[in-house]
Amino acid sequence: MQHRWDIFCKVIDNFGDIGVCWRLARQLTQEHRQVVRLWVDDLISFARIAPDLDPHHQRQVVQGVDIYQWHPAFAEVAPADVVIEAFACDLPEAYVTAMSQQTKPPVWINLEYLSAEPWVMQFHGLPSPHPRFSLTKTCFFPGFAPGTGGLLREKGLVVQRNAFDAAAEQAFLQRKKLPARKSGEIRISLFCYADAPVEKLIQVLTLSSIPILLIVPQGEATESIAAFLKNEISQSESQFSQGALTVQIIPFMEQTDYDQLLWSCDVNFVRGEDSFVRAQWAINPFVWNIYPQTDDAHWKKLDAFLDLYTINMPLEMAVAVRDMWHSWNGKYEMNQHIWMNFLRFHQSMQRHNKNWVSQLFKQDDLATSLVQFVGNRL
Ligand code: TRH
Repeated sequence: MQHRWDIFCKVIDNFGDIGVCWRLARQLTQEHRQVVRLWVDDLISFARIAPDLDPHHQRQVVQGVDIYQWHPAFAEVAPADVVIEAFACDLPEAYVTAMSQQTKPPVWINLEYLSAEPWVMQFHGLPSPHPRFSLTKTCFFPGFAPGTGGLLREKGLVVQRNAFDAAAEQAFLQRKKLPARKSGEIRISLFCYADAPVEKLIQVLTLSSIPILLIVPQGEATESIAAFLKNEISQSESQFSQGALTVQIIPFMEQTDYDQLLWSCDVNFVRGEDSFVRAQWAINPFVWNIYPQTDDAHWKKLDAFLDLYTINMPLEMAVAVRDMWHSWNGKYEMNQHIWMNFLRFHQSMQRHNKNWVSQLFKQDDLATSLVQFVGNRL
């Protein structure tokens, strides 16, 4: 059944919040034929991952999604049938009041951050009554295990991923002005936070006995690389080499192109939430830079995922993954041994990742879970 949805998104500091909301909005519109309004407070950040969007327009339709600039002075609007408050972003007071005045109150969902921690299963779907109005908000947790809301995954993803053969890869590389593959070369994509040990990684990669191409979309990592190599990277595209390593700085890509970059690289360094999930769909070995939290809560989150992800791995491989991820997140210093030991398992890790992904596919995707949840309530 078709319903009207309002998704509210505040861009906190990065691209993850809008990355998730944008994917969800498109999926609800295109796959589930829902009518979606997406309210976003920062259209400039949004336009970096969706270049079709004009950040100067207060309202526009992109890929079937009705996008609105969300201003602090929120104009009166009639609430939709379903209201998604992404990552506890706090709905405008006037909007909540209007929700409470509907004859049939909207289904109100707080879409939470992704975590593999076991408590998520207990909290997923819990109602939270509003203190003043007769409205109930439900906490909806994405997750990796049955009993959670699942992960964002488009219907056509497998078909698209499988169709990405050598010719499609070549076409992608040409379109993005990336060098063609050299035989025996390892390709790595790098997306991480400012405090990831990028200099250490570069030192280690330059010592490789096989050529390495490190592809870095512009951002925090490019600044660290420039600082480390004392090389001014002022233009949007740049390439430089040291030892076996060639670093290619590329412009930040459109979200769907970034997916293809992940498919085309042998190893992907990803971060946060959305790129971390996309790296899993890409099958290739990946290293996660988790979003750092002040109280160190991210370590529990990182280890909870590692526990799940490595459960069926041979012990040696699981240790190699854990060492690489822990050192990349600063638990101890990364060195060549850790990197080489991780790389040693490349092929078997790809096989493992295929199984991991098949297991995740047994669960409904997040958009489908939301549509089902809503369908039972409206
Ligand atoms: O940008 P992030 O660090 O976002 C984070 C996390 O979501 C974190 O949980 C949250 O608390 C914090 O923001 C506020 O990393 P993430 O989640 O991977 O989001 C990046 C998005 O940017 C993702 O949708 C992929 C997209 N992207 C592109 O579209 N083009 C690119 O070139 C790159 C590198 C990424």
